[in-house]
Amino acid sequence: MSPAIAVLLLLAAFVQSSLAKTVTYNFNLTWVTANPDGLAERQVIGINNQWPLPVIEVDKGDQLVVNMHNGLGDKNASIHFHGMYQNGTNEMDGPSMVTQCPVPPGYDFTYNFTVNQNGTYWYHCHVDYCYPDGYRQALIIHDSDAYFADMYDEDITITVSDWYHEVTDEIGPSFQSIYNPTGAEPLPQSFLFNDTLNSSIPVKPNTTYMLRLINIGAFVGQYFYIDDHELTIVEIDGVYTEPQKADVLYISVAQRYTVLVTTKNSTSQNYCIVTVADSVLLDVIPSNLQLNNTNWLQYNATAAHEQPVIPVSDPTQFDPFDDMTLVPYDHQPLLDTPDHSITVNVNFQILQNGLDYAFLGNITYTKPQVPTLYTVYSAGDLSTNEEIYGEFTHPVVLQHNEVVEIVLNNQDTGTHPFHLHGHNFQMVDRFPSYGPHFYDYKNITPISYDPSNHTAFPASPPRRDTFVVAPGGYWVARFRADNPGVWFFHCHIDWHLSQGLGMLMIEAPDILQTQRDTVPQQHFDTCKAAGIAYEGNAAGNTVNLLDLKGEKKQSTWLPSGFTARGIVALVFSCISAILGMTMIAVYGFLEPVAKQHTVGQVAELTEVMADPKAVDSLQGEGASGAGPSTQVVERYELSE
Ligand SMILES: *[C@@H]1O[C@H](CO)[C@@H](O)[C@H](O)[C@H]1NC(C)=O
Ligand SMILES: *[C@@H]1O[C@H](CO)[C@@H](O)[C@H](O)[C@H]1NC(C)=O
Ligand SMILES: *[C@@H]1O[C@H](CO)[C@@H](O)[C@H](O)[C@H]1NC(C)=O
Ligand SMILES: *[C@@H]1O[C@H](CO)[C@@H](O)[C@H](O)[C@H]1NC(C)=O
Ligand SMILES: *[C@@H]1O[C@H](CO)[C@@H](O)[C@H](O)[C@H]1NC(C)=O
Ligand SMILES: *[C@@H]1O[C@H](CO)[C@@H](O)[C@H](O)[C@H]1NC(C)=O
Ligand SMILES: *[C@@H]1O[C@H](CO)[C@@H](O)[C@H](O)[C@H]1NC(C)=O
Ligand SMILES: *[C@@H]1O[C@H](CO)[C@@H](O)[C@H](O)[C@H]1NC(C)=O
Ligand SMILES: *[C@@H]1O[C@H](CO)[C@@H](O)[C@H](O)[C@H]1NC(C)=O
Ligand SMILES: *[C@@H]1O[C@H](CO)[C@@H](O)[C@H](O)[C@H]1NC(C)=O
Ligand SMILES: *[C@@H]1O[C@H](CO)[C@@H](O)[C@H](O)[C@H]1NC(C)=O
Ligand SMILES: *[C@@H]1O[C@H](CO)[C@@H](O)[C@H](O)[C@H]1NC(C)=O
Ligand SMILES: [Cu+2]
Repeated sequence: MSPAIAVLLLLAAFVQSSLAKTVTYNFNLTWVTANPDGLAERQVIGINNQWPLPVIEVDKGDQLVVNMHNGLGDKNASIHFHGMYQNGTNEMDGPSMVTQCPVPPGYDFTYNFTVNQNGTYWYHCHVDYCYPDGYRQALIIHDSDAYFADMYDEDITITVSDWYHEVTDEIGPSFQSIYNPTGAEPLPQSFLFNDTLNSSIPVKPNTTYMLRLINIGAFVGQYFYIDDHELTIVEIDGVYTEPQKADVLYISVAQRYTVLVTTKNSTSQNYCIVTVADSVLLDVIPSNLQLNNTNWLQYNATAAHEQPVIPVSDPTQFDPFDDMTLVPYDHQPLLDTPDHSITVNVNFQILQNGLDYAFLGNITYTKPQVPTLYTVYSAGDLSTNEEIYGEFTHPVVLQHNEVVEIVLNNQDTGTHPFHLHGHNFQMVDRFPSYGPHFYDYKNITPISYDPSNHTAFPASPPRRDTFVVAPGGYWVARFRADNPGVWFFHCHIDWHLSQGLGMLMIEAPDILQTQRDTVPQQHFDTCKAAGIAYEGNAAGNTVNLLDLKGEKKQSTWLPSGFTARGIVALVFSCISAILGMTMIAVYGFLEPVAKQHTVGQVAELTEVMADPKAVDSLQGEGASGAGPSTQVVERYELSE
């Protein structure tokens, strides 16, 4: 062989290896049984009759094709690839009624997009009440160019999650029910570590591991640390960061942290990997719910696997690493002077139908009759007119490439991990910052962001796709609208999303329309199969897009004059007098612990109870007028 040919062959081999490839997964969804916590066997959504689900692994630049067959028989499905920008392929994003129709039982749907990102992601079902049934798993993008590629020896993926023993089709209806007026979230029965418990991860001494940590839960954030081992953060939510040392992480649902951990030289001992569930999110803590769990970095299989001494008894006293202090490795500068600022307040309210809803401003996200992306396609010149998307999808139309600022003021006492599809955002401000006082909501009235009084923004703000807002606090995030699409902005607590805690960013819809031709016919056929219109405005009107007659609306507001909280207490006490305390026991309502949904919303319960008009007006709601029970009064502890 001549040297020239050898060089050519070598060159060809090189080109071959650096060429993007297509990675194809065939997912046949079927119900299987699993018992990951050893406490109860239950039905879970399996893929190809297996659960835990397969981890999707690709290299940066690959084309990812997932052929999904919904073999569930009794449940709609879809897949959202969390954190994927879907740049140019908005139709592959997955949320039902936003960018596609739900895929009915017996039908196929192919997701097909180019992966031009790095890092740690996950995938999950994005129809109502679906992913807590086990339909969620890691999605890993390998990047041999990562700046830390030479700094570790082995790559380990670990998920954490909350776990329920009932299927969501059982849990959902009792959660959103007049018997649960405070919207108390369903309590998980356990917390899983990589879809199991009490596991040992075998490690070699004197070796650096890259741990990809992902919270694939539906509700509860978790603290994470490894006894006597330092964590070095190198990536959050797909964004490489300057290396930062940390002891304890707080990982909300949907967040990811990639950390490097160097093992010890000695193999005499094993070390606890400790996860502690954020109990602040739970309305009540059943005595049999194990909040903290131990798994082991196992240096030596025959040595003891000890239980940890958790340094604090109250998990809210942990001082986790503050993600606001991270610096992206690419040092992308602060997006200065937003062109478009959106301010929304998070709160929860009971509407006239007696159900508890979540609001951004005064709107609870209510699905349209037509997936919003398809409204964009059918809107012609009206695509930039917010009206056609319906008031109750809470649409905001963004101009191509403008700098957008979202100010999120949390008037609720819970934390909310907000996620934006199609982007990550620069986290420019948060109050209060992480630390034990993050939860000091009992002592404060909600504080709204004041643009003329805030801490200095970082020169190069950390970026991530899921950002937690403190109880009663706020955060400010910015992004550039450089990705035409209909992008869901929502709380990633699945229960809150089902209560309507979301809104739509409709980015450059005029440009988005030009992508209509590349949408596979199968997407529209899915709508036909599901019996959903795929043309027209939010109300399905194809003739006059400004006519929203038939639009799905949120239930009407409760009459003014007395507070929702007082009414709830009263309605609830009346109902409970009739029905007995069955449902109460289910949700732990007998506990004298108030879920003060809205900070500072003073519930003048005694006044309401003393007000005969209030009782009268409730009788129209189907209440019996029976007097409130003492347990209920106890529960609705007054704010002031
Ligand atoms: C999916 O799996 C089920 C159960 O194993 C099987 O009956 C069905 O034929 C499979 N469907 C496809 C399309 O692979
Ligand atoms: C699937 O979604 C369609 C449209 O919303 C609905 O009519 C149908 O009942 C759903 N199917 C199942 C099995 O939930
Ligand atoms: C995926 O998309 C690419 C680019 O549009 C196309 O060439 C390819 O045929 C598609 N593959 C499948 C399986 O749909
Ligand atoms: C993705 O990886 C490339 C090469 O490793 C790097 O230059 C880029 O900054 C990374 N992107 C992010 C958002 O970290
Ligand atoms: C976690 O589970 C995934 C999927 O089953 C598996 O690929 C991975 O190796 C597991 N991680 C550890 C540390 O065992
Ligand atoms: C640890 O590894 C480094 C290089 O990987 C080596 O130089 C050193 O001798 C090792 N130390 C022990 C105690 O094994
Ligand atoms: C392991 O030994 C090497 C030297 O061989 C030393 O540099 C390193 O700090 C030791 N690691 C630990 C965790 O003690
Ligand atoms: C860890 O959890 C167990 C079970 O929930 C509990 O008994 C124990 O007190 C917890 N330990 C700490 C330090 O919180
Ligand atoms: C593993 O642990 C056992 C029990 O403590 C001990 O006897 C043994 O020496 C250890 N092995 C190594 C390789 O450290
Ligand atoms: C929300 O508030 C706006 C502005 O005050 C008002 O125009 C709109 O009707 C309200 N929407 C609902 C559903 O109350
Ligand atoms: C500025 O904000 C801080 C923190 O919320 C607050 O303590 C302070 O009173 C504010 N100052 C003014 C002038 O509003
Ligand atoms: C999408 O692609 C365009 C053009 O290639 C690029 O300018 C933009 O930054 C990308 N947006 C995202 C969010 O990746
Ligand atoms: Cu939430």
